[in-house]
Amino acid sequence: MIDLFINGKRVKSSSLETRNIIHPANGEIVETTQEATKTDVEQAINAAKNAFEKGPWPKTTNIHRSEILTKVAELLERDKQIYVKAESQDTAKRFIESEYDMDDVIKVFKYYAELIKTQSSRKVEVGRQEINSEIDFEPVGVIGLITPWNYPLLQASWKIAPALAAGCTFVIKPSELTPSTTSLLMDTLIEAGVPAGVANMVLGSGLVAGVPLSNHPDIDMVSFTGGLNTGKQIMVEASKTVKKIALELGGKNPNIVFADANQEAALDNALNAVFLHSGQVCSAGARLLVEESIHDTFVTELARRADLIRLGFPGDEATETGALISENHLIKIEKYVAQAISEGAILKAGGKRPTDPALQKGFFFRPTVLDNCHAKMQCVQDESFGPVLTVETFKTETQVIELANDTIYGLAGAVWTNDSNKAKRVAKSLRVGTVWINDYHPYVPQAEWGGFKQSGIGRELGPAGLAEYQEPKHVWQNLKPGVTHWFDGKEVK
Ligand code: TXE
Repeated sequence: MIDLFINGKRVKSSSLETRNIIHPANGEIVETTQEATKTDVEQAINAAKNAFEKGPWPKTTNIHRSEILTKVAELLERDKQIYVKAESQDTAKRFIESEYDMDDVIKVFKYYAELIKTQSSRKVEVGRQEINSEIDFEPVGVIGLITPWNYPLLQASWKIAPALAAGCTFVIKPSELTPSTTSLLMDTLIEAGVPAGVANMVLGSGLVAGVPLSNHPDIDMVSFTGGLNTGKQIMVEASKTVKKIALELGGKNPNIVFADANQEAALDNALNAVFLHSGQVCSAGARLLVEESIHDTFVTELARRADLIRLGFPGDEATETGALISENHLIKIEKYVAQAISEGAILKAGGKRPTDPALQKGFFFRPTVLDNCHAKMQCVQDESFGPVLTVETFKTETQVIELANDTIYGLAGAVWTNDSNKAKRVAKSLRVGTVWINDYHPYVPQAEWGGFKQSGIGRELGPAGLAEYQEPKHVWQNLKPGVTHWFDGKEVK
């Protein structure tokens, strides 16, 4: 049973309601969690507020917080396999993928430990000797963190590490489908020396446990990763008390392949771009834009290889990718594919659940390639968040830039070509937060991550990812105070 975590203690829900966590690969119950009520969430917010206003954390030195974050990274390293098992159990992700995720989580804590260690206030040169003018970087306050189910701990770490580095306190609500590793992290934070009340966790649905984190007056900022529609609702709620917001809302990311690209690399990466973690990746290369002259050979081979992708269980060595997160999500993907075909897309691979008897209890869907798509089709515009690739063709550089940008999203994209100048021109023209040239998916904690347009607001990772959780404060000190003579204090007769 996973309990809530409030003020450094495990607590039950005030309603004693619980929720079952389902293993997506076999449909079995793997865990049960307490389901927070609004009152529980308010208690958690209150604990975070007290810890911020009366506790030591926001006033500790950068060096101290850096040491604690380093300790968190060390403990995560020590307990890595416990986390890996829990993450794979909740998400159906292969163990090896959960291990990569854990390595990245550890890097994120180390990165912010280093960044905060060296951060100091900024001297402002005002051209007057008697003035000391400085910008201090203070914590924003009490943060509400709402995270999704596809990379549960990774997405939590992108928020928690910089929030703690900045001196903030927080309440996190992980996805109700995948709470296990976020819960484990609460114990790790306490063991590392984070004071009680700084880190709090509530569990449950978005509507009951999530909404208070976006509209409670004592929350100073809400940071959310999830779906576009939820993000819009959170903005509305947060606007009532003018909270800071940080939103990462997914994408419909173009993967552009020119005829002069290294075909083998482009092909291999096109598969990885879209089918990694069964497409449940915000930066998935779900839109393939391929130059017309190579379309037939490229797509035929892509579809052949997609048909060979081995679905399976997290611990099975042969598995190449796993199940979708839930039955609801599986049904959504089925409808998405049916709709695409009704719009004129041609099914080249997949398009159905697997027939393997061993997989029937899980939420599996075959990697799917839909050819003959064009930018106005719903399947090209909507994020499926599943193992579905739409293929469009183009003839010119100008045309492909227009097509690639013809979406409400702007998270990521890639361009494949051996012409470096062309690659840079296209990269510059794409209205997205990350562009890969002759590569797909790599990211590092040092580089900002986030979206243009409706993919979100703000950035995670990098120095900007820390800045989200800091308020710059200008302190102006006059060493030789004098009178201004602005108002002369004389009576006019
Ligand atoms: O996400 P939700 P869902 C996209 C993807 C997917 C779609 C829906 O396209 O198909 O979103 O997925 C909490 N107030 N992404 O429904 O609902 C919820 O409990 C406050 C992209 O699973 O956005 C969970 O903790 N919180 C994405 C979190 O929001 C609310 C990753 C995300 O759930 C809430 C996941 C509310 N009103 C899905 N409603 C990415 N950007 O990587 C829900 N929540």
